[in-house]
Amino acid sequence: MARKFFVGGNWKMNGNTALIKSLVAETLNTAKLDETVEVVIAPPAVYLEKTRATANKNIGVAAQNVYYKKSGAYTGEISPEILKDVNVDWVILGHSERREYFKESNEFVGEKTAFALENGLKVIPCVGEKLEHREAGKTMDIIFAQLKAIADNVKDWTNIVIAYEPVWAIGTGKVATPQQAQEVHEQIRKWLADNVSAEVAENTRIIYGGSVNASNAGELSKEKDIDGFLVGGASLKPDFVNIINARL
Ligand code: G2H
Repeated sequence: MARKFFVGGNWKMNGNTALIKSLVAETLNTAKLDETVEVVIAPPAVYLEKTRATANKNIGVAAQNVYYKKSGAYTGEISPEILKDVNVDWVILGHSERREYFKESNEFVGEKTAFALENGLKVIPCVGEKLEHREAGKTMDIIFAQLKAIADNVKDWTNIVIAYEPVWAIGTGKVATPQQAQEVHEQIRKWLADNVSAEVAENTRIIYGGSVNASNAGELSKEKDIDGFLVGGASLKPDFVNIINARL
């Protein structure tokens, strides 16, 4: 089965109703988008419903986080059930900003990933090393530990898209070279083959995130284990269309 190229737009804590109009209604909905690409956009939680109602049906909508309980006294949290009630069917989990600023551990991300999948969401779990890890030669140790916490909890990988985001490349303008990204993606795929199954390794999309823009997306997309992108800053601009269409 060929892996469908995937481009996600992670708005992080940015955007407003005006951006939903200009970027979603007037740009993404009207542009000619590469039909071989699965496109998913992730606005802040309060804009999910409006984004879902505005975006064309071929554009998916993702939350940037979800909790691992069905409902109850968890002030400030959102459940998979609530997301599905507003027709949101994707969620990004374990982004490095959540790991760093909100102290999310590997185990917590693994448990949330499993719960979200079991409750009908598709999940983009994020993994990636910090600069100090890379410089100490520990890149893959960090990533394998993050993957193991997911694999320890998840039974069915069908609805997972793994995002590799080197922390040193996030929002810094320092994009990983295609070779640096490919090297890590290849090792992630090998880890999946060795620790989950050959089928999961072959079918799971592994996308790259970290300062992706319309100028570097084309080269990155040529690498054989790069199945798409998770885009932050550049997903807030009309140029996002050019990233989606980078392989045309
Ligand atoms: C990495 C990425 C999106 P940016 O966090 O998840 O952001 O493209 O701004 O580096």
